[in-house]
Amino acid sequence: MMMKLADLIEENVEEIAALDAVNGGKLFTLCKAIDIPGAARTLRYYAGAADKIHGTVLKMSKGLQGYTLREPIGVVGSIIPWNFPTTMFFMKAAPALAAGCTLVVKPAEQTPLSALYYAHLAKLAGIPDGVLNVVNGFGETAGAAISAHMDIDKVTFTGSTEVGRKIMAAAAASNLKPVSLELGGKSPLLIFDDADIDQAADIAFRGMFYNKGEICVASSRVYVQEGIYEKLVKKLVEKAKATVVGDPFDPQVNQGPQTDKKQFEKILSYIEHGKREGATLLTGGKHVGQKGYYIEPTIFTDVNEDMIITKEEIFGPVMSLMKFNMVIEMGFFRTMEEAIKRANNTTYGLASGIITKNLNVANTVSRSIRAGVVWINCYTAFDVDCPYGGYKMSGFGRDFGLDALNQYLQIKSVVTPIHDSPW
Ligand code: TXE
Repeated sequence: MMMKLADLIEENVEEIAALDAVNGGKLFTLCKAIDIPGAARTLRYYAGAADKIHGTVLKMSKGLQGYTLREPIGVVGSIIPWNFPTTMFFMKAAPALAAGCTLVVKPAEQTPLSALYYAHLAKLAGIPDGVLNVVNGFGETAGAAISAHMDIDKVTFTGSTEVGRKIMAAAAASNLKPVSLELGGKSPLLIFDDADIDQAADIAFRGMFYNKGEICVASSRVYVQEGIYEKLVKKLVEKAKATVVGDPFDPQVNQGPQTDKKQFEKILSYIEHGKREGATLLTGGKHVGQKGYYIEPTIFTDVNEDMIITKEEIFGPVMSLMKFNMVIEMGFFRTMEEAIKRANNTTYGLASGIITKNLNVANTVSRSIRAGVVWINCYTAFDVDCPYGGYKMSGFGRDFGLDALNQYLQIKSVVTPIHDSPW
């Protein structure tokens, strides 16, 4: 049935991509090329895992033998955000279904449409009634009802830190259901002197401005080693200026509108804050046009880790660029301490990136950064078999990969004596 649902999604790709573009201001062509086919791929990946979930045989002492069963956790509540309505839906639903769970999915109020379409396709795929349920509604009503419900056995959530705390508190106050939380980030990208400047500029720009900056792994803090700093800044500004902002259905457009008025106003107020804090606005910073929630790709320099714009998640097209130096000790031994320390100077820990040709630098930095993923010479390189989730206040639990299945499974131990025993 999951395979069949994947086929149906592919057959209806145009229509679903249009729903996400209309609801979220996402680029239609990218939804069609990436988000929707990605959902089909995610379903197939976990469908392939569904009959390979097994426990282990226990080598017990004291005349006992045993084995473990991995059983579905039960009814899963999935509360998801609006920035990737399709990806988020299946990132949670596919492993939960493969694990044998039933689900109640609450999409974000800004993007309810594709989720309803998926419920319709699930029915056509033969998924029995009651297995994959979609309940649209607002967070403080529908979302809160899920997290406090006594008959929901697990909540998986992606969204803001503030709501993550509420969900955890509601779970604790009700039936102590386990929760997994993905709560955004303020991710560092470190670019070292030996990087190819064009490639580095491409990676940094895409890492930040993809999906109009409404992406939890956005490379919103870019640290550039001083030797290439000036050249890289120039390239990034050129790219920002060349970005076409406008109608998400127009194939010439690179950046659509922010998802809603609340996000639009939040982003503009962070930009004003950055200016007041003394950061230099290198490019962008303004509303585009008279109508709609369009914002220019914005780059700040002369920023430091104490400023609000480098501490808090803006969730819009705003990059902070910083310079770092490599300390050279004894003429040849280089430490990366400054860069690592500054990269880790955040309450978040979702993603990070390094651009360098030096394997020693890449190895050292990747082991020192406290984040759920480190992309080396790439960024936002997601794949369904790569576990994804946060350190620190970016949350806990992993989506994607076979590790995600564990979130929806219980371990039961079954024990029996080998011979007659005193047990
Ligand atoms: O998120 P909310 P919002 C961050 C980003 C953004 C900020 C606010 O910085 O600017 O959060 O966005 C449901 N009980 N991220 O206000 O409110 C809500 O209905 C249960 C990062 O849209 O967290 C929606 O389905 N559920 C992020 C979901 O929570 C509740 C993606 C997310 O909405 C609830 C989105 C409640 N009391 C925002 N209140 C990421 N990690 O990628 C709301 N919800």
